[in-house]
Amino acid sequence: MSVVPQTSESVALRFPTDFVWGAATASFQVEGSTTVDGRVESIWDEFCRRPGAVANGDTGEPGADHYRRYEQDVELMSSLGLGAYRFSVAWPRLANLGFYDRLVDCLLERGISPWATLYHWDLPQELEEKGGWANRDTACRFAEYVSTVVSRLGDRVDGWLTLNEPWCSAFLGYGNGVHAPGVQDPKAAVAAVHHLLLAHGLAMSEIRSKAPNIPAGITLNLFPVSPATGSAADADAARRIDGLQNRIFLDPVMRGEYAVDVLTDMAPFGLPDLIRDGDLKVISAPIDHLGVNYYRAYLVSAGDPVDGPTEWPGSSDVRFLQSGHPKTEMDWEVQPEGLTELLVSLSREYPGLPLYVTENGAAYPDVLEDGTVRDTDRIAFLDGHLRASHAALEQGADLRGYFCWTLLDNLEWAWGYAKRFGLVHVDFETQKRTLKDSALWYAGVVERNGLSES
Ligand code: IFM
Repeated sequence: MSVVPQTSESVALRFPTDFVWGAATASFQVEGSTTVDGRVESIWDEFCRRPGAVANGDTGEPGADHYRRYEQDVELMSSLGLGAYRFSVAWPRLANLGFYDRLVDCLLERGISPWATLYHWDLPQELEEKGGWANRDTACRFAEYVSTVVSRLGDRVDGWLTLNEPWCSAFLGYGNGVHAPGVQDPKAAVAAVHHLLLAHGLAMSEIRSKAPNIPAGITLNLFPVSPATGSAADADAARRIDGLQNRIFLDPVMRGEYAVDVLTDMAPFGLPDLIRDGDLKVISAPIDHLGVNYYRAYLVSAGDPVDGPTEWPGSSDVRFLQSGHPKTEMDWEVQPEGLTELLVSLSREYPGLPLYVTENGAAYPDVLEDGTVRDTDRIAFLDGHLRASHAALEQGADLRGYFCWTLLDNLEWAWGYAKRFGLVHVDFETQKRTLKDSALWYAGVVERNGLSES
């Protein structure tokens, strides 16, 4: 049954008729049930046990108990009128993929299109003990895992994404160690970049052979980067951050090469030595769509180098500045115009490549009162970013869909359960779900396939 409130608002900004409206989650953040049905340990199980690594000592239990409550959650998605659900498959569940079978079937029964991400950060701990993503062999193990998953679900999944935000896996996981596996070694971070890209390319080949007709691609977290002033030093800071955030992934995937400046910047960390004959051909296998995760833009300047581990190899002298926009609870500035800029520039750079916003959303200090969460700030955030998406369409971006991050409140990685991004409030004690006002608002957008006058 639809939950869309009746409204007489007219639709001012309409999206294309086949526009995909969805919501996204990730296995470790929502599933819980971390020790059942043959699931093995992941790097996040191990990381959560380290004192001080995750706020409040939070762990993957209970998550949002999605593993056991998926039917209820699919029912919620259906009541919101969602057309697609982007979930991730947990590599540690490789021995028993029954949950994903059931989830996909349940989605299809409700007319919701299943979109699967093959890696959203839960590497089996056993592989980390052999070097994790710093070890080239992990890319080959990933291809084997993908082969099994796609053989099992390939007949029913409507869209594949190989990796989610490899930037985070590499630079937060192995650079500043804020994410699992908590390594602080810039060389390992750069090795992880190359091996994740290789894993993506090898996975594309497995998807092509097992599910040749299903569109597949990769999801990157991309950020427009601007220099604070016109000085040469600030321009160079912006070039380096753009290189490490965006181009180090986009160029190999889309053009089969690393940019010369990125290779030069990363030479002290061993990037050129990692690249073997044929790697870039594998990495640049054609993709059918690019997933774009957008949260904010960066304003940078040059400054004095700081000591200590940084996620940005060779860039400890770059300063990240505030540009004066309001902020979400993550302390991230709200900059919807950056999404327009990003989507338009991607479509100009890579014409003919369908784009999907595979994540966009915000954490705010929600209050559940009288059975409702009046999250007007989240509604304003989503409204702004959907207007920005529409503006991008009008300027020629080939945008095909939008997945809100996220369906359910969940484990926000090192921030634990304290940061809530969900459209649906989850009481982690009782697992009771409550639709926030933003969920009802989003359902209205989906039903009208557009936005009203601002
Ligand atoms: O929760 C994460 C998600 O797992 C990856 N993209 C960013 C989200 C918000 O931080």
